[in-house]
Amino acid sequence: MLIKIPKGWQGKEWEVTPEGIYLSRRELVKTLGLGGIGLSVGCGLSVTGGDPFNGVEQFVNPYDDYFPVVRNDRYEVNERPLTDEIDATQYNNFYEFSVQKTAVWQLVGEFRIEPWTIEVAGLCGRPGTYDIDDLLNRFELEERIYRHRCVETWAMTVPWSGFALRDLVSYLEPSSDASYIRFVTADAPTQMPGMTERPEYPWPYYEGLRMDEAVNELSFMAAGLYGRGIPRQNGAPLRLVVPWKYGYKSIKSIVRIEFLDQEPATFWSDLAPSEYPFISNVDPDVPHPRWSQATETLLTSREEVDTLKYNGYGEFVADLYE
Ligand SMILES: Nc1nc2c(c(=O)[nH]1)N[C@H]1C(S)=C(S)[C@@H](COP(=O)(O)O)O[C@H]1N2
Ligand SMILES: [Mo]
Repeated sequence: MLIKIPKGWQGKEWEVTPEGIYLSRRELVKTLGLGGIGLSVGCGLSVTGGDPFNGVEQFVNPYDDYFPVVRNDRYEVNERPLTDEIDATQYNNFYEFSVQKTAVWQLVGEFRIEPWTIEVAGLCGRPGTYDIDDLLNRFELEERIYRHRCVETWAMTVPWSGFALRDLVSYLEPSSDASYIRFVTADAPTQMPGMTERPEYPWPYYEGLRMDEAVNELSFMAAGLYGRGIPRQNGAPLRLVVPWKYGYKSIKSIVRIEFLDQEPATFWSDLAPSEYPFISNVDPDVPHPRWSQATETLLTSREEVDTLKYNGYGEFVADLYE
């Protein structure tokens, strides 16, 4: 397998903000101690010194057996191609590991995703501790192809597998005064090197939705990607996917869910409230304070295309905001 560092992306907003530092391919190789470029595994190329892939290559996802699942064609994306799997799984935002997108997948080697439980608390009839397998067995699993739009103007189109968030919400029996749902990511600094690198950030990562957004049919809990268990760099074993909102709302590696009667703070709104508000719907007409949101660049093809209001999902969600 080649280590692929996208070339020619320097100078794009997402490489310089908010604090991301773009490392050249040579610097990355040096940083990770790989000692060469174009390393491959299992085809006779010699690699000196230990495990150059930090355990990534040997990793067997314990949740692979749940997938593939049947695709739900209601959520097709026709106007743009599917992103290559290698791009979606090697170009990530997951600050717990690194602020450098092409490094994340190479830093997840210590991250343990089995066993995994999710704590449910707050205003609901079924608080408690849920094993990930309980959830994956309880709800109907399906595949959905969704657009994903990062606030930094890169975008992808990928097949997620999982279950509708509304199924989980209705199972947990929120009380009538539960108007918001809050999610929290794993807090594992010994397994997530980016957390200690950035002690000033308000870890662990936290996000939230209004309850009417959470029970919208689009809100999805993904445990799979491209027909397999979701890779750790993409938020294993369970992440939120809310495709009409900027990517940072789609919180990864969830360990806690709370039902609340007040709007919760979010990681990014606490860091920069004027730049990352709670709602954060994709909107080409509302520029980020530091850059335009009118267009976006597709991973894989590098094509620059017009950004769509609600990321193209207005027919499903526009009435939530009237
Ligand atoms: N816990 C956590 N969740 C997160 C992030 C993060 O840094 N930590 N980054 C967000 C951002 S900014 C984006 S664009 C998406 C990226 O998902 P992907 O790497 O699977 O493409 O994850 C979101 N979820
Ligand atoms: Mo993002």
